[in-house]
Amino acid sequence: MTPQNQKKWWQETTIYQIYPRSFQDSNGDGVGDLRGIIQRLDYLALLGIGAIWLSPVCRSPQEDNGYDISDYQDIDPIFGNLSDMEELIQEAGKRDIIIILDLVLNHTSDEHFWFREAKKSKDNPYHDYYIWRDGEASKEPNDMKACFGGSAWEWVPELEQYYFHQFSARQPDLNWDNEKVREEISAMIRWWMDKGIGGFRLDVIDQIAKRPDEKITVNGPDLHRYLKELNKNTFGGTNLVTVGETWGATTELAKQYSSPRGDEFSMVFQFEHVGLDQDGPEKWDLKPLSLVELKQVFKCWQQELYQSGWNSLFWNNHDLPRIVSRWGDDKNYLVESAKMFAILLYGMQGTPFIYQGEELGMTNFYQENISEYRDIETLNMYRERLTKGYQKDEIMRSIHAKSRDNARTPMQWSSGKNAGFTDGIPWIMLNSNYKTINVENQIKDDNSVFQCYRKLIWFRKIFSVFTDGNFQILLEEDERFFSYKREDQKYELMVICNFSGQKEKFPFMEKTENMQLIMGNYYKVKERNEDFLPYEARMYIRIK
Ligand code: TEU
Repeated sequence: MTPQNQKKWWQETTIYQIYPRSFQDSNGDGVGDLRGIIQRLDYLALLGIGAIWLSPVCRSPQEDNGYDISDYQDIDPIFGNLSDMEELIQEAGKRDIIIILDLVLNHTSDEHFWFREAKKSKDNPYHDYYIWRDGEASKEPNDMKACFGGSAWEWVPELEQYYFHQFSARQPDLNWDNEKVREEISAMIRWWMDKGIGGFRLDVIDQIAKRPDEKITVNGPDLHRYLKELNKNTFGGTNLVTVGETWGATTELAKQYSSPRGDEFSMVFQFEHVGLDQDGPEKWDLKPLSLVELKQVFKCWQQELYQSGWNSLFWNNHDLPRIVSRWGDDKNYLVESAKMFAILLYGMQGTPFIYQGEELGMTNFYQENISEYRDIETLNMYRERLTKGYQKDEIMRSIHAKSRDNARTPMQWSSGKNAGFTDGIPWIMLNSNYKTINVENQIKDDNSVFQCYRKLIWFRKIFSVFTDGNFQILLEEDERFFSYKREDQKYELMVICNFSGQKEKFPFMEKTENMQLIMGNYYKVKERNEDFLPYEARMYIRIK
């Protein structure tokens, strides 16, 4: 084997995403913090994960919960300070867990020193760190829209110029065409590497090379040149793990990002499966999921990246609704469907990412009153659609299905006060089901969703077929079953999931002959029984 083909540590591990403000509060201010995470490291070690991706904890006015950074080299006081961060890196390290920092490099906060300087005058040395266009008030350079609503151009009267922002007006886009910006960013990343950070998640990284005059946001012409340069000047050649967030990735692009050459990233997040229940240009416009389409998407990514790239595997993150509520049944088959999604995904090739609470089967948050929501994207959409004449009921239906706050309610540790998340007043309401869905209950229950995730994480470390096996889908056109087979030199693996809320017969039971059932989500199942209960999932293996 050439060194390029050797297995990397991050191909056998599972990564856990923490949304710090909702994980564990240690000082009673209602917001989670770094010391809270340190208190919970033993829980994460018990689960068996090898890395924690921390959503941003750098200094920030929190307009977009930390995705608006005002100082990349300091910790926001709501989360603690730099020495807490150093202690977290050390304490996690003692448990063989590394810390992945979330780098928001497409934009900064409008309170960042660079932007405060940039706004002072056109000849300020920092002016060109951002993207400016001359113009007149109320006559934007073009009609580009920002992700969180409104125009992508913001007028600064003192300069008689507009600046460009793909997200909120308080998140001005950085000008990556300026070499100085790229140099400062590399130096900042090296500074974090010296502190012992074990990897990076790069926020909307495929949007950095934008060309606003040509209305190009993702996949700009210089993107891969900038990424290769960044890699070379920072994490390239190290054993750090890196994952780019790329909403615009195709399989071809993903192979380039995650090539075994290692000259860009370890892997990327792609979102093709995430868009399957969207009807039209906005995620708020809903349609039911088609299982056949879901199978096509996974088949394509599994097969295309096989031996020429590396997948990330995820259902959830801090921007997405909870999978068990989204495509499972959180009322009648909560435990069964939560486990089914885990078994289905964790049998595939790639590095799995668990989003906090997913390992418990945490659900969406259904609130009737908009005042319970906190997310800037949700609140802006609510106002925008009301003005456009949408009915309140219809807007709330979209929010219940897709609001980012579904993922952001506090972690459910126990059935005690505020689920053990805080002694104070939580910054966002808890999900009322914490009395039953919580860590305390699940760690002592052998049949819990938590134990299912734990077992899957462990399987992935011991059976090579999880990392090396090829991928073959069965029953592609079937509307009830998602089933696939994988094979490497040592093993054969087969996964069968009944996606329907009814009992169904699996027509290819003979394919499991000589295989052993190693995982399932129902009890007392006969190994060869062809009847699958609602949301039943099974995993079989054979040693060759
Ligand atoms: O998200 C990228 C992004 O495009 C989101 O706006 C996404 O479209 C939306 O959340 C789907 O509902 C990243 C971060 O993950 C997100 O939390 C930030 O708000 C955003 O970048 C800006 O930094």
